[in-house]
Amino acid sequence: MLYCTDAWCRCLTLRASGWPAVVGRGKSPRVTSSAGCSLSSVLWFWAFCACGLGSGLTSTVAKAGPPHVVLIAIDDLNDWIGPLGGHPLAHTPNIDRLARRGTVFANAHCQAPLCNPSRSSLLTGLRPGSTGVYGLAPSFRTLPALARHPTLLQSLRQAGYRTELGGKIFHQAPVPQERDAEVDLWGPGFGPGKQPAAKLIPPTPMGNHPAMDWGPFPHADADKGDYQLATWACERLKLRPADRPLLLAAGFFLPHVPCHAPPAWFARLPTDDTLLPPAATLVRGELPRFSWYLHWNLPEPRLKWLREHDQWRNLCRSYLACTTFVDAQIGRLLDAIDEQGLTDNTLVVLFSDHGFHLGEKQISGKNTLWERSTRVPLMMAGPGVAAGAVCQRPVELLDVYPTLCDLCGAPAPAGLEGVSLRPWLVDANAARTRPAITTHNRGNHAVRSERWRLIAYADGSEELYDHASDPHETRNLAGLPDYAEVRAEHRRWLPQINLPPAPGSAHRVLTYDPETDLATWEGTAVSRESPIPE
Ligand SMILES: [Ca+2]
Repeated sequence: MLYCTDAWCRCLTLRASGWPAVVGRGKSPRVTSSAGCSLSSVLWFWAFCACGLGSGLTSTVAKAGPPHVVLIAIDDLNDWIGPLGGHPLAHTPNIDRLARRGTVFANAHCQAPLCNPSRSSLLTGLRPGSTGVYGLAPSFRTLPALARHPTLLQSLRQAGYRTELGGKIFHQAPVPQERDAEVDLWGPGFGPGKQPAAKLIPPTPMGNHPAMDWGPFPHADADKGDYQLATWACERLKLRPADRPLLLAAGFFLPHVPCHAPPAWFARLPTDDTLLPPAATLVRGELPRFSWYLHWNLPEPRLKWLREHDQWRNLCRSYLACTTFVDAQIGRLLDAIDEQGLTDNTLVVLFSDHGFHLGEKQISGKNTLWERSTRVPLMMAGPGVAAGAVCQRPVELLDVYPTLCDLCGAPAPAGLEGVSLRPWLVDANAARTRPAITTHNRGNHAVRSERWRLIAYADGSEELYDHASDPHETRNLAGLPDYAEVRAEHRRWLPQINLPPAPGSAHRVLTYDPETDLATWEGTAVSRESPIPE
């Protein structure tokens, strides 16, 4: 039985804010509401043809019919996968095979280094600064401006797709009475599945959050939420409609903490220091104090705690093991696509919502504007997509929405802030001037071009890194006059819309008042003299 989406999230967010854990992890029934899409085939045909005009790719699609879409989301997976080379011990044979038959975006970045704002951005096609969604709350559907905003899933549904969703695609699923408006079928919720009777690691600082746990313990693969999600997704492929294309969205939970897996998944991994990220990544260097404000007081332990409690290797090993486990579940889904004869007419899109630190920059977790938090797996395979290609151009998860509209012949609503990736799916080396922009809380942005990363914080402090010579971001060049022009070039891409936090914003929300030079983290004032929490 899977954990209830809402209860699990609430448990995470309440504990993250330092509240008592008043909400347990309730068991949820499978959400089985279903509403058939009633669009006529005539409407579908009209919408599809209207969008395919002038597009060579969609002309090809038109002959073969619109592709099915399998949208695979992974939670908190950084670049420790084979195609991105983030860790030599990463073992992801199934993601590797998907990469071989598609295009890998090796310089892809999330719009926010946190679940809710990242997923809200991907689903709405809007940047965090344009929605005011920066924290783990609110759900964007509670905001009047976004209550009826068409999501990616709704746009494809409107164009004739049957849409089915399982696991974690939304950070918070809409309330039950509004779910039928989102997709045709809701599958299982998300969660880790079976848990050990007690935490496997010592109590962690900053609240001893129940999700801060990792390691092997005896249980079956089938006990895990991600296994059950893959089973459901494979079944849905078999039951696909005969008269329309299917959009199947499956959102996997691991390697999000708690990183538990059955012992067999750890067997291939060593237990020594080869598990650890490169030493160069640990450097924090001469950084603006404001960089600490973005992850001021969180349940994710700092590197200091991991070292003192001999948990650093265990965390890295567990993260790698859980990544291999989730890769195997994705493999089951890819096998099902092949077995159903759908490979040639199915667009597979795989992404993670943001990266994850495992000691880099002295912390674990996300909530930063560095490469470790912003770089994400993003790859696509299927009709019209070049095979075995690697694109080094900076791209954004924001681009997924217009890309799918483009490839699937669905009208894209006005105002989407990303662009279709079709040019780079055809030719990975096509030119692109747009950088990738990540935002974390109001007025803090990273601008990632092919070579550089500029970080501009709300208090005016900046960081600049040259990825050509400094891939681990150890030397902040922002203060050097030689780089004034580079900084200016990147600053011109900073988003001009920076809405204040939306009503109901909570959990990991930071604000800053330039008049007083005071920041506020989770309702607590933070000054230049406040000691950094550990
Ligand atoms: Ca996440």
